[in-house]
Amino acid sequence: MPSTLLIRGGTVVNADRAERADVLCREGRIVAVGLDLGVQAGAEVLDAEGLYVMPGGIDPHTHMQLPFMGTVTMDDFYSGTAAGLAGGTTTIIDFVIPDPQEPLMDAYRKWRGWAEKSASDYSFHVAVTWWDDSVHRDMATLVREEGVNSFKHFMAYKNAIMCDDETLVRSFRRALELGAMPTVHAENGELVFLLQQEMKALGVTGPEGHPLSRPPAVEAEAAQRAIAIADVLGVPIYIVHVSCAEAADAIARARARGQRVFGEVLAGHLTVDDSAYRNPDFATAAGHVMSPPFREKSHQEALWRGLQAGHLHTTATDHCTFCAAQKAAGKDDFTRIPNGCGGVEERMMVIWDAGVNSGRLTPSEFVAIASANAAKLFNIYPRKGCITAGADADLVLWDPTATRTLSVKTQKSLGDFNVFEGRTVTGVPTATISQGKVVYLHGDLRAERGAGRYVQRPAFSTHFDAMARWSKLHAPVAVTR
Ligand code: URQ
Ligand code: ZN
Ligand code: ZN
Repeated sequence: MPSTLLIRGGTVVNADRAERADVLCREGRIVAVGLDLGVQAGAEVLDAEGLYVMPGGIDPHTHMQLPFMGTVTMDDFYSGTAAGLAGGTTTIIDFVIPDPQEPLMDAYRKWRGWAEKSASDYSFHVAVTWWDDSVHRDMATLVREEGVNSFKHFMAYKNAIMCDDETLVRSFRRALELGAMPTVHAENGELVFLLQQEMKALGVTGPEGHPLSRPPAVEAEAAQRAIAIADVLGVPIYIVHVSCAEAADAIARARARGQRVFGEVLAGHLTVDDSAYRNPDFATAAGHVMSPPFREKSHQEALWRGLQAGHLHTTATDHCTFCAAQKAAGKDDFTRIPNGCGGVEERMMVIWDAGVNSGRLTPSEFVAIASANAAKLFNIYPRKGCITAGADADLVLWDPTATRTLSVKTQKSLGDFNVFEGRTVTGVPTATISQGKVVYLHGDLRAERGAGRYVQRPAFSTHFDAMARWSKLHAPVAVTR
């Protein structure tokens, strides 16, 4: 396989600009970007005439091979990353989710073993699902020795992996000390639990009970609580899968006050609404059960405007695939339907089609939300998320005129459901390059098991130290009557 690749004649699109340029890659890195770079002997040449050449997509929220709700997702780290490559995504940030009382380092090592089979580069957020001195200690080890710079907190999933406020406060403060970003799944798990019991007491056992037990207010409360805790502690906060206008507004208000709050939006929440939950076909309704749930359509406008306004920063999928047989565990009790949907392959196409073709986003703004912003927020920019000399040769060639109809029949994911079923998009990847190798070309997927590398993400320590000093200087002044 030649280690030199020339991508010729395309329009290179980065988050800050677009320009006609060739891209020369050697030994897995980009070595030059410019006009008429010339073909070197033995180089592989990709013709990008009429195509956009963009940084490979970064999906900052996936769950490959996740043990959850009594089962394990259909996609493992190979099939899931291979599906991502077929859709132009070249890096995923997945999650290590320790069981309560499970040492963080044990869980981390377990997930690192599972991820060895990945076909693309990958990294991990580590979830803090419980607290004692060992968690305090392991967080430091993960930051200082393993290149973890983000810690996840589930405010939902009571009696499982939910964090109480004490854990949130202790862990957020520890993240600040270490220069790491706390992130949250923002739903009030106590309210969800109560509403679930009330639904079942009313005899609502089908999938329609899922969104009824997780209304937007339940997400907004948790988002506001996480934002307030972060504000008092002076630590940045990243809110995953923001799904509703109320949570997006909470982020916008905090940012308007100068607080460092960042938001993530899923391709699904931007384009799929809650009507599926009322479908009499159980498999269809249950296939859409994820948390937060798909919302009433009007919320999508608020999410798109959040991306356009810069209050929301990244797009992801929360790829967490369960098949119909697994979802059937909740046939008679919706609270037992494994939560999760797919999307890692479709994300960039769905967002390009609904975002760029509609005029909401420019191609550069698309690159920002599909790749560059995630790289910046998790401190791997410009190694990832940018086409520039020295960066990893992770790229996608994008044909803005080609169309594709998304379907479970053609998806690479091992799931048996597709929330984007039947959607015809305009704007699709024609080639994906990972570490300088062409791994996807015109429908031919050449994902290599185990080719992916674990990506270390350095702490933000210098940056956060300054911020910690700032927050002490500007601590709320005690009001003396
Ligand atoms: O909550 C998450 O992010 C994981 C457990 C995936 N499932 C989901 O419904 N979002
Ligand atoms: Zn979540
Ligand atoms: Zn998730």
